[in-house]
Amino acid sequence: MLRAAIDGTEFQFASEISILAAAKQHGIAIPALCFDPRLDPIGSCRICCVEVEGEPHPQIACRTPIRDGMRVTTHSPALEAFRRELLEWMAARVPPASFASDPDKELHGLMRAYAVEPAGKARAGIDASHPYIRVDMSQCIQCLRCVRICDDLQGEFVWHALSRGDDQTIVPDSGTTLEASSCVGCGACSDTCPTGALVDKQRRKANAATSATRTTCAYCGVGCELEAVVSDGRLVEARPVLDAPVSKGHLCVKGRYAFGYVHASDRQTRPLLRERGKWVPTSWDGALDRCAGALQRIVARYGPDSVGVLGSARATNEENYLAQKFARVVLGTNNVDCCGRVCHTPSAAALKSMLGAGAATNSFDDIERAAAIFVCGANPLENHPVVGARIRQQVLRHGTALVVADPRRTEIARAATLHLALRPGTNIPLLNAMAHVIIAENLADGDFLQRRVADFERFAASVASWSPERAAGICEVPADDIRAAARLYATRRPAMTFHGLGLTEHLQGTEGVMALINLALLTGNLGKPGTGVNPLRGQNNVQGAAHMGCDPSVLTGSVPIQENAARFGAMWGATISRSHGLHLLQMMDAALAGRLKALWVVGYDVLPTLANVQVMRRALEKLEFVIVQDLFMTKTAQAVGGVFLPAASSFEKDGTFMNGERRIQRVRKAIDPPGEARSDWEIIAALAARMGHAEQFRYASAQDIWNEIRNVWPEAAGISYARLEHGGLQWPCPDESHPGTAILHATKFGRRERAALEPIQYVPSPETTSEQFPFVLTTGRTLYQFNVGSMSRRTPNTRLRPTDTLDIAPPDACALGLENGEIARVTSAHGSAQLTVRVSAAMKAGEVFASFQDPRIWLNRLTGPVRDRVVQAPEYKVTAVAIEKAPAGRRKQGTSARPA
Ligand SMILES: Nc1nc2c(c(=O)[nH]1)N[C@H]1C(S)=C(S)[C@@H](COP(=O)(O)OP(=O)(O)OC[C@H]3O[C@@H](n4cnc5c(=O)[nH]c(N)nc54)[C@H](O)[C@@H]3O)O[C@H]1N2
Ligand SMILES: Nc1nc2c(c(=O)[nH]1)N[C@H]1C(S)=C(S)[C@@H](COP(=O)(O)OP(=O)(O)OC[C@H]3O[C@@H](n4cnc5c(=O)[nH]c(N)nc54)[C@H](O)[C@@H]3O)O[C@H]1N2
Ligand SMILES: [Mo]
Repeated sequence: MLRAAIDGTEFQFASEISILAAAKQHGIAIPALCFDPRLDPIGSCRICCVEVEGEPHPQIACRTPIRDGMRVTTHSPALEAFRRELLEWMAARVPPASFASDPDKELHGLMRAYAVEPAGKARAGIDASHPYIRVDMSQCIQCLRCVRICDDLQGEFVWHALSRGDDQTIVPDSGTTLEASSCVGCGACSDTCPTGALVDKQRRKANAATSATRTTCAYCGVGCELEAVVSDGRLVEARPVLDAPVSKGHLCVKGRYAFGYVHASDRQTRPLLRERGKWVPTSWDGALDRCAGALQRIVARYGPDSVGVLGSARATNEENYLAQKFARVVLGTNNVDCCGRVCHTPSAAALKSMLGAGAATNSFDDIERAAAIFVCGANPLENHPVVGARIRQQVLRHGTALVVADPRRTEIARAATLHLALRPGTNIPLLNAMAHVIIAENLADGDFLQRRVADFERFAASVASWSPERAAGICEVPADDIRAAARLYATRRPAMTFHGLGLTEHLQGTEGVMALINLALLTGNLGKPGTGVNPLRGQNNVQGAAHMGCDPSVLTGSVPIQENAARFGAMWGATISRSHGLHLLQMMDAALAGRLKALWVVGYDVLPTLANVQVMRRALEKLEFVIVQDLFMTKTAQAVGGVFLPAASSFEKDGTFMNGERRIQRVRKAIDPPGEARSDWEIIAALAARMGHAEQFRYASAQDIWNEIRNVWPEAAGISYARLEHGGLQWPCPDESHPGTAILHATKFGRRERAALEPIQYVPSPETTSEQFPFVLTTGRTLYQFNVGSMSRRTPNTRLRPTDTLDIAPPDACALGLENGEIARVTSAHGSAQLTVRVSAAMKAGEVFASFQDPRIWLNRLTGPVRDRVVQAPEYKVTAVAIEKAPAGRRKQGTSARPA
């Protein structure tokens, strides 16, 4: 404990923090311009100088530690005069127009506080090329915050400080415009910039802010926290939250900038009914009556199992809880699922069966504790950018070993110690061969095997024949690279894995995850900091949607139906069906066979996103009645919707999301829903009431529903809304004094002492290349668009990524006579699509990649009927295709692509 006086008052400090931080702790604000708590202090702006008794010159507060007995003066007349002088010098660079239009900038705020007038001239040379960030370096004060934050937080190294004589200028790595640079639009630079040099264009256009509400991002499963800034009832800015446990003051281009969909002109704001093929607006009473009548008629005629409900990975836990409760209590069926089926149900199934819990074993904070990281089939710098940046920073700055298994040379693969560019669909041989090496070279953790693992002998026998040479012949990865990868993962401890859809969306998706878990078990990389098996979950709340029970085989908390039906029945005041429910793909099969008659789709555009579209469309068309509940008129609604229910977005309601590391975080209402749109929970409760279940669905608020969830799900009993005010909590969290669980399986695997290693036999995909279809197409996503773009395509992100591309290796493009920007026709055994060619060095010959994010292209016309052998997720990642130049005259216009 040290004691020091600031401005005459004595305070105590636990550690040697800076004078600036010490003063801040006690509410004393010292002006600072080059300082950002996310960055190491450089002390170049001098404006934070303070007087320290006994020191002949002022001391730089952001860099000088507070010491025992120190006496600090923060605002003497001399200091204030010095600060005014500095500000006057800076004000010569501030044009009055910028001073007026960007009042939130720190320099402008200080100028107002010190009554310093802007004296700059507006200059030419403003770079407005980027859709979100306006660059005017004539206003720069050389604090280097932009350069440092791009390097330190994002690891993109876009901004460079060039010295020309006395003058320093900051330029993007393109040497020209920001748009042409390697900028990924994370916005950290404009967020940190204290001047008008870098400004957020969307914020600039708005009036003064009227409120800022802390909430959780609505895009991916990372769970970044942001402040939704509102002006005149509209969202105008998303600011990163500095003390957010996951994002730590960072955001990506979607979280930070792509919120404009909320105010899109085609947001649906009224309930609609389909009348003789046409959508007509109706009242909520009219819409709910139509839904209740149709569902009651269908249940009466064909039985409860003729109806299915799909929850939404975009909606809150509370809403998904109600969706499955509706299916089970009101309809009487277990036919309830969500889009988790098509991405990480394989992960959940593998983790649950082998380790006892169907979720990430560790936390994102383990990234900084791991000595090695193995990223298998995931592209985190584009799809989970804040986590991707954290991984890359550890590799670049702290020497963490990184192995990436991905057919493409993605951004993260470029940062890797070792990139295994395997052939799509060959994860099992690769992972089995890594296990083979670990055993053959005695790299396993003997102690862990002895205490916590079962079936070693059987497993060792199963991988004995998987020499790296044998796998190399299938994966097309050099045997020595497989050895090196196994050694890195096994010997650099602790080691953690992250995986994505490149592992799960296959014929052997679940088994692929099991093969990865085998590696963690062999090396003892479970139950400890810096270890574990961690699926990078898709949407904001896909982990939560399934965990709430939007999964036919489990009830809330992911517990099996047979054993728990009685308990839930008693709590819900209903009899819970014990018959097997249908999952999403089975629902489609049942619809095609005429057994499923009605479907309620909440926040999920199934038609363009399911594989094997031709067949799926026929299935959907056979349904008698479809309810779509969404923000927008989705393709599913357009094709087969009978009633459209307009939903509130996450900015317009309260609730919670569960991120990919099991963390429950609050979602808070920042604005009102547009028109008559309502939150999903209100809609579901209203329909339940209309169908005679008012008592079981009587809730006053989202919190009310959450408290019921805590009651039925013991592992969340300790997570109250009141506690969530102080940050998220990770389940299990059984009581209100429990801190939550960052790392699973520390001592046991569920109720089991040991986890068994699982031998996995390799089964090649039936989608094989042939003379007719010589290329392997793998599909996935890109940074700027999110899934089929329902949200991101309604924002300026579409300028950054206008349409899907067909990424192809230079020699293949050359052989086919295809050039960058040309249109190619891609044909599979299942259909064809036209795509803009992007010649890319990230691709290997014989393999092509396309995103599925432009609904006009509808890429899933190409993907086929193969499904995961265990949970039936579609095999989106392997399709044999033929490629040719699109016939002249039939080429699609209006699409363009940035070169790779
Ligand atoms: N920007 C952005 N972010 C997103 C989304 C988005 O659409 N856009 N969507 C969200 C959703 S719903 C999800 S589920 C996640 C998905 O996030 P990811 O799991 O990262 O998704 P993908 O891009 O589909 O696939 C990941 C990688 O798998 C590789 N791959 C293909 N085949 C194989 C293979 O056989 N083996 C291996 N090892 N790798 C292979 C691909 O080249 C690709 O780079 O992202 C979420 N985040
Ligand atoms: N070829 C190919 N196809 C794929 C994949 C692939 O890798 N390759 N990946 C698959 C995967 S992993 C996924 S997750 C799917 C994605 O499938 P999509 O349906 O594209 O998923 P989302 O982007 O989550 O969009 C769901 C819908 O939720 C709506 N929404 C947003 N917030 C709310 C809300 O609060 N309430 C309600 N009611 N609605 C809301 C949005 O408007 C949107 O229409 O695509 C799958 N399809
Ligand atoms: Mo997903």
